[in-house]
Amino acid sequence: MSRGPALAAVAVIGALVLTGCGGSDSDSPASGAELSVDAAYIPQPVSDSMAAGFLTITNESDAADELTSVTSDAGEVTVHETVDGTMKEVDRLEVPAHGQLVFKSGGNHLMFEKLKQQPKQGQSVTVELHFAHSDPVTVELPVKSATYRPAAGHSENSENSEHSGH
Ligand SMILES: [Cu+2]
Repeated sequence: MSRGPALAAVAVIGALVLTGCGGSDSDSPASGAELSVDAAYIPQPVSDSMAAGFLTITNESDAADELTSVTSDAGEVTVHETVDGTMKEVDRLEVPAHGQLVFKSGGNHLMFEKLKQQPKQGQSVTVELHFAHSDPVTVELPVKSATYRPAAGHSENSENSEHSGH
């Protein structure tokens, strides 16, 4: 006879707990930027000690962040940008709020040096990305063929138009 009311009470308690969690999540600005990484890869390098790595960092939060350094057990990693066809090392790169920091062939790239061994297709290299505000992010970059290019993504058109000035 009392079955119905008891179940209803359980359902109400459950709903209260869920509401409580959701509220505290969205109210806490200390949870930091929401960064995700995709399209990560390393084209198999010719050199046995140097390689370039590419990836895309997406920032879904309201706050900009900065990539401040990259580390790896595989060797030394620096961050390079390409200006007028010449690459140069940079201290940090901005990850804009609601935007992306894109590393791609001919542009920003991770520069691997003093690699302990040559990355071979089918292997992967793990790096840790360090940010000014967010917690470090560990990324595995699969080693692809030397001529690999990522499939055209949703942002391909805008990237092409940016480069039409060349
Ligand atoms: Cu470089």
